Amino acid sequence: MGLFDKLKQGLQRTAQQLVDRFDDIVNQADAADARTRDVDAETAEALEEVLLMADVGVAATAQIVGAVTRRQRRGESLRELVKQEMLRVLEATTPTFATQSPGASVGKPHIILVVGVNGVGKTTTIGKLAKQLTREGRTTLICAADTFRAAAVDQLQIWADRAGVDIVRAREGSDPAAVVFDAITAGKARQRHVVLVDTAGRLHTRTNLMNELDKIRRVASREVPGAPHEVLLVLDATVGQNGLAQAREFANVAGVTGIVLTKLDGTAKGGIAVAIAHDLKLPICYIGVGEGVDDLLPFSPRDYVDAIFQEKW
Ligand SMILES: Nc1nc2c(ncn2[C@@H]2O[C@H](COP(=O)(O)OP(=O)(O)OP(=O)(O)O)[C@@H](O)[C@H]2O)c(=O)[nH]1
Ligand SMILES: [Mg+2]
Repeated sequence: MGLFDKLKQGLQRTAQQLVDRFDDIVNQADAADARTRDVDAETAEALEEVLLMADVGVAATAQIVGAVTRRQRRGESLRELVKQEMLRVLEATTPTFATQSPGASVGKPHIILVVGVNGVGKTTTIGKLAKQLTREGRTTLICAADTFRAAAVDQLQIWADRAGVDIVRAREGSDPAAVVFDAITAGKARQRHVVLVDTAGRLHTRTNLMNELDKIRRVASREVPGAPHEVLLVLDATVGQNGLAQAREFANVAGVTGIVLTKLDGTAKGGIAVAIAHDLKLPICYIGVGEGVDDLLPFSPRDYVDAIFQEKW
């Protein structure tokens, strides 16, 4: 299956809901001969409702509806105008892709930290990412810095086996920063391009656990100049707007460089991507559209908007 087909399939629930309602609005607006008029108050209100339902968020919705309302509809459909405004929001930040970043030089692996609250999909994302990196010829080592539970390391081991990469693990309960140190040392010695660091889920309100992330960062930066090169915050799309509050805290403390938005296949609220780009000003780098090893896609604003508006279906 091609990437766009995978994306369409993953965003199906969002697309269905959005497009159904959208068609209603457009039909009503067309009945009022809207082609030649501005968007009227009733249409604007209906549009606002649809976007909020898709979890686009209050601020981004206001911006989009405002822009659409201001623009004369010179032959352009309402749908086209909304798409353009959504795209504008999503394109304001530029995604970066771990698998496409320049190859790290020998002895200086690229360090990617994966962080987020419990159960959002960090470990799964690491597994998927390891597979992609491997496929693109970038040698990878996984670091199991979730030392809270033995099960966490075993779960990561399964993913590492699936991706065919090795893993540096420590005993349960040891200091995560020490495991990161070990992994970076191994990554240098084995001349790996990338070290992917899996961290334990943590609530952004737990100061001691957030400080632990800071310690991991410090260890990494001491061992490789410029590390961590990426700090990916994983957000669960099904959590919706609450995820934004988490994200702000993580961004402040953990120096987040990009977002991975997971579980889009399980929600009709795929508009959350627009809220993230608008409110957090952080790039969405990857999206998760399933539990399988190939269900991680590089984020493309244009494809995303096309998929949720069921274009090119
Ligand atoms: N449908 C779907 N499920 C996903 C996706 N990503 C992760 N999951 C599922 O979400 C659950 C939690 O995933 P994990 O990777 O263990 O999450 P985690 O953030 O590492 O969890 P903790 O380490 O406990 O904090 C698992 O059942 C995954 O299969 C996705 O994109 N789509
Ligand atoms: Mg995990």
